[in-house]
Amino acid sequence: MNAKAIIQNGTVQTMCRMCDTRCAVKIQIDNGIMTDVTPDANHPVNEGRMCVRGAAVRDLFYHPDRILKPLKRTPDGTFMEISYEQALDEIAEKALHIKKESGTRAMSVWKGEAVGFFQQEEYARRFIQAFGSPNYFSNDATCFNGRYLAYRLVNGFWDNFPEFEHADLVILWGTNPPACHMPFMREIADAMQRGAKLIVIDTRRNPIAYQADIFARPMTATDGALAWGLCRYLITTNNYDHQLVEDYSVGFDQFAAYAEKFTPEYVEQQTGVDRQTVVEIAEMIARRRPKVSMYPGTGLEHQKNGVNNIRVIAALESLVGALDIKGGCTWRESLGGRNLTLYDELPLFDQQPIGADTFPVLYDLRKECHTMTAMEYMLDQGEYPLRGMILTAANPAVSNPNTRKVTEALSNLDLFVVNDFFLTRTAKLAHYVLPAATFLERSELHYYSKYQRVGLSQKVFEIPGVHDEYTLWHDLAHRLGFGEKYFPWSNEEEVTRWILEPTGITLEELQNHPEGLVYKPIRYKKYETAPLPTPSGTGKVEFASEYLKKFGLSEIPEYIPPYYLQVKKNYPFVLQTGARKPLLYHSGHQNIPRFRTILPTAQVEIHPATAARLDLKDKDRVKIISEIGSVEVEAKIVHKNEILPDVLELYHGWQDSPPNFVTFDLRNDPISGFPSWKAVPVRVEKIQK
Ligand SMILES: Nc1nc2c(c(=O)[nH]1)N[C@H]1C(S)=C(S)[C@@H](COP(=O)(O)OP(=O)(O)OC[C@H]3O[C@@H](n4cnc5c(=O)[nH]c(N)nc54)[C@H](O)[C@@H]3O)O[C@H]1N2
Ligand SMILES: Nc1nc2c(c(=O)[nH]1)N[C@H]1C(S)=C(S)[C@@H](COP(=O)(O)OP(=O)(O)OC[C@H]3O[C@@H](n4cnc5c(=O)[nH]c(N)nc54)[C@H](O)[C@@H]3O)O[C@H]1N2
Ligand code: SF4
Ligand SMILES: [Mo]
Repeated sequence: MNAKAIIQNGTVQTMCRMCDTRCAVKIQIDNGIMTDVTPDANHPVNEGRMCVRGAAVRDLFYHPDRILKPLKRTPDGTFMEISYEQALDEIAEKALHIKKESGTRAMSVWKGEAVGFFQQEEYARRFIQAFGSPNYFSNDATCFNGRYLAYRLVNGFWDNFPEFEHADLVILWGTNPPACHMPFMREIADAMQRGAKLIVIDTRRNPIAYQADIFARPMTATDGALAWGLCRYLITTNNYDHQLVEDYSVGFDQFAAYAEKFTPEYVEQQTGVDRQTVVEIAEMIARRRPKVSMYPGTGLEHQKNGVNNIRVIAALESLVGALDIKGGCTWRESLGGRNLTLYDELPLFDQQPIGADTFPVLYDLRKECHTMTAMEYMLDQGEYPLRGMILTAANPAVSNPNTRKVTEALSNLDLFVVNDFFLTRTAKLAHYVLPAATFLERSELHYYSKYQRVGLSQKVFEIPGVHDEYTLWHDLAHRLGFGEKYFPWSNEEEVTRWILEPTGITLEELQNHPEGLVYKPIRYKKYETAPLPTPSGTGKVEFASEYLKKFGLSEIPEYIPPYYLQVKKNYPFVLQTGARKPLLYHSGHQNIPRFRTILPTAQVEIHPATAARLDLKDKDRVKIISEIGSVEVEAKIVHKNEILPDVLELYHGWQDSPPNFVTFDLRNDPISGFPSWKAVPVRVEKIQK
């Protein structure tokens, strides 16, 4: 590969962007070749550590399958290499044709997690608004927005940062940090060394549960009942923060009245967690409050009742007085840089953003269109046709629910462009595949909000013919006629300068400080001096939300028992998908040979008693069948303590046999629009050899 390093020999400090942790790393270059990557000891986010995926950056960067030239699909379905100029000219011409035939809203963009948030995300948002279409899609229609919306609805802020390191009690709820949140592990270890306690609430005995003082295992998707039970106990035993409730909240009486039925006995009946454990957890919270730090993960968010479950947890945080205190649940102040999006200048709401009618809260608070509804539009079953899409850094043919429909929908587009490193399952459906730049070929701002710190990553390499995300959007915008107005900056560095301008921090300062700069000191209890920006406009913590009532949604975060209980007769198992694995990043990294040796194929985790009942041995092939599809994988029989007999667990990112073949796309959380990925009713059949 013809990669040109910015220096021939030495180290360059930058930030790993192989996951959202963004560890500070040093790239060693010898004779223009990347020979090593090591963690930086001085950055608060990773303090000298890095993970096995980050250490594999060379495997990814120099991978022999990496796409280095644009590809165009030919009529016989194969791909041929073309020049970047030809690819962009043809894409622009086709986009203009779609605009002429079907209107601007028939075009769309989609960004994936790998270029998530801030600058990279905002380029995609800006591009499509400037084109005249409101149809911006992203992985966030299934990631994090459940939590974002829940926290915004309760206390107005979204970037809820648990301060485990200063807490007296840590509660991990539907999350397994050893697999996916490396800094949490250090913070929790520090806290426990000081004497803090750890509660883990998870349907599986996940690795972090082995360290817990209390481990509670609710039945899948019943966490809301447990959270309500804890609130009820704290209210009835008078163990809550009266001042916060009286002076800084609304809706408490309504909340307390709804909580009444969640006695320990009722919680046990709903969740399977015995009543003594419910009381034990509540008492530990009562003893250790207010320094209680909680983190809800995708185990809660990927549920039909996801936002409401997390709203109860957010309410619990306020109840115990943990809101925005050191060692509690805090939010941070922003840098105050410029935003690239155009929602004020070009709202385009009259163009009917896809999903804004069915999931109005998601669109109103997040300006996020709904990817699952988009599939209907691509299949000509929506309000208007969706004909074109430019997709970067995502693999929805694996990562979105209902793989069969996603494949049909994407195949039905008149123009489908994918920007990726590899010919993924999604890229194979594209008309054009563009060679994407890795984080080592980009320079962008990184906000480490928890530390109120901003840093700039370094461009370490340039590969001729490979363009960074900004250049791609810029070059297309100029071909489409709105480049001069909306993408006037000639490169990413100029954009960064423009973003930073109002902040008082300059690009040069950040270049001179690769470890980043603290932009503001951290303050606590900010709600005492400024109103909380809750969407109902009360300025207070909202135990009940007037705002939701406007959309016909319940003011109180009601608990609704899971759907799978209704179909247990035909689908006796609950399939949970997507518990993270340390080696893999969603559908990525399966093409790294040494990772493949460890994880050669998709495996579903099964309880030994269930395996015996189904006459299964380890590594037997099984077919998992849901109401909408099926997928064939290998059985992995785990220890009886790890999983409940009627629960199965399957990683979500397998490219060869995507678990999303069995997950539902249209049975969603009414607030966030999220699929219930962690609670799919299924049955299992052994595949006879
Ligand atoms: N069943 C089930 N499905 C799930 C989940 C689940 O738990 N269960 N989890 C969901 C969640 S939370 C998320 S966030 C989504 C993630 O879903 P996606 O965002 O679609 O993530 P990936 O499937 O990994 O696809 C990312 C693609 O981007 C490419 N890529 C990596 N880095 C870069 C880069 O720097 N630039 C560009 N242009 N491309 C890059 C990779 O090669 C890969 O093909 O999956 C969701 N899907
Ligand atoms: N290595 C790696 N790291 C990653 C990612 C990756 O793909 N790979 N993805 C990143 C992204 S985009 C995201 S969104 C985060 C996700 O981060 P997390 O949400 O922390 O994901 P997991 O560690 O898989 O934790 C989910 C846990 O929920 C449990 N669970 C499932 N259903 C239920 C339930 O009904 N109730 C309860 N209480 N628990 C349940 C599962 O057993 C599992 O232990 O990880 C990020 N980090
Ligand atoms: S946790 Fe690993 S993959 Fe994520 S940023 Fe750090 S080193 Fe990179
Ligand atoms: Mo995610």
